[in-house]
Amino acid sequence: MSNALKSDTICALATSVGGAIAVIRISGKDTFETLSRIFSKDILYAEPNTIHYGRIFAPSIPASQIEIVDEVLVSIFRAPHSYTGEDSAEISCHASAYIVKRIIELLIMNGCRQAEPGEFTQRAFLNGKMDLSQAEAVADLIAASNKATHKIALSQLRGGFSSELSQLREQLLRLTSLLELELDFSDHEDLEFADRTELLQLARTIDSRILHLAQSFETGQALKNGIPVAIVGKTNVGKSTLLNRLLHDDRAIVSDVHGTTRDTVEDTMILGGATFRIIDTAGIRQTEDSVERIGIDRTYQAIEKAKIILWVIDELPTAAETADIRRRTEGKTLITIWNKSDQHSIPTDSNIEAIAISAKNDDNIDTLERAIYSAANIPELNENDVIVTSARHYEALSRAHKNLERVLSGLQSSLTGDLLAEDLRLVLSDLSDITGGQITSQETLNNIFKHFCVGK
Ligand SMILES: Nc1nc2c(ncn2[C@@H]2O[C@H](COP(=O)(O)OP(=O)(O)OP(=O)(O)O)[C@@H](O)[C@H]2O)c(=O)[nH]1
Ligand SMILES: [Mg+2]
Repeated sequence: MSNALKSDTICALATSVGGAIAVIRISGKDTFETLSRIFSKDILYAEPNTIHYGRIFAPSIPASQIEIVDEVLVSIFRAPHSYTGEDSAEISCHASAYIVKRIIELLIMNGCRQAEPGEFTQRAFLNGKMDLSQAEAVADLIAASNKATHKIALSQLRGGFSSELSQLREQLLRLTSLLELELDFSDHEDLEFADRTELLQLARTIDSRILHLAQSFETGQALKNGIPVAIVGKTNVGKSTLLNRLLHDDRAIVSDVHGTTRDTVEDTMILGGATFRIIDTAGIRQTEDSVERIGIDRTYQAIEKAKIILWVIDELPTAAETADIRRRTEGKTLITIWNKSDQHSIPTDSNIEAIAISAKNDDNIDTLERAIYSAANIPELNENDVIVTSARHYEALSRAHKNLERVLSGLQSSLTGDLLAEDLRLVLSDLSDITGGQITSQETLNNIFKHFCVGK
């Protein structure tokens, strides 16, 4: 989209359908002029951060036929003190689909353009109100469905990630300036090549922080999409009963017929502020039924995708069955559940480690829930913790790590400073991709003068 287009005035409904009040947002240089044409109060010179009660009307000739659309409140924000950094206004109207449609029509007839998705936030970014990672956090915050993702998004919106990145950038610029310094001195043949211990140490510190951030993506993904938990086992052991119990809902069909569940059934539940995706599966058994076999294949696929496996049994498994489930769940957390404990308890002479429950009678489900939560290994999140949740950020961090690895090995193999500086610039640009900032060579230069007075 061209910058010329960006300067026009946009409008859109900001609230979702339903409820009593709807908010229509307007932003751009002609906000007040446009609004003045359809609002009964003169707000052309209204003070910023004020609210005005009046009517939205459709202008008409003759004036006696003026159509009153609604009685509304109009909030005034003036540039640069608005969300977008532009002149903007919000119309709070009654949430009738007709009223909303009519007001937006009138705004468009009087010079506004319907905003594109995310365009208000995009403008906030373009006008320097927030960086890219903060802009992205706005979307995450709106989509947050649990305490953990809400916390991560809020911290990112408040600049937690941005300040972490700017610290990394500072360190990278320092590394670059140390290298530039080395270059300067290497002109003089009588001077030794600079000692690279400090450089190496600094590069390692930066790399480990970048790697740490990149690795947090797995947690971020899990928290954002829900941690997948598969309920598996033989037919009729009570898997679907357990699913329903965990979800507090009659989500799956339960019956004493073996092979009742044919396909995976999935839903989410929230435990300790984190979202879990619980997947009920077709019971595993030998079968001639081709449809049931497809269902069982899906059970194995569900195991592959899950992070936590709830293996439900109602009798002692054979050694072969235990070995099979262990093999299939390697690298995941396997929780063995002894169900139907109301009918029979775990034989005392067995050495099986299982949580005994009765899915049907709601016995010991809280213990199981605690086990699921702790298997998820969710880090205690603090206000300032940075957890990467966006694939774009993850990719940029991975690129930065790769480029920095080259710098590290170059530092050890006495590669010349100018080649290393080239790779360092790549790392800087990878990181600035995240915030959308630009690293200019002037910035590098300024930083050299800031940290070292080489007197040239
Ligand atoms: N006594 C007792 N019966 C249970 C318990 N949990 C489930 N059942 C019964 O066991 C039977 C099978 O339950 P389901 O939940 O359909 O079993 P499933 O593992 O999903 O079975 P498939 O879908 O066929 O693989 C039903 O009759 C349930 O009422 C329990 O804790 N105690
Ligand atoms: Mg079932």
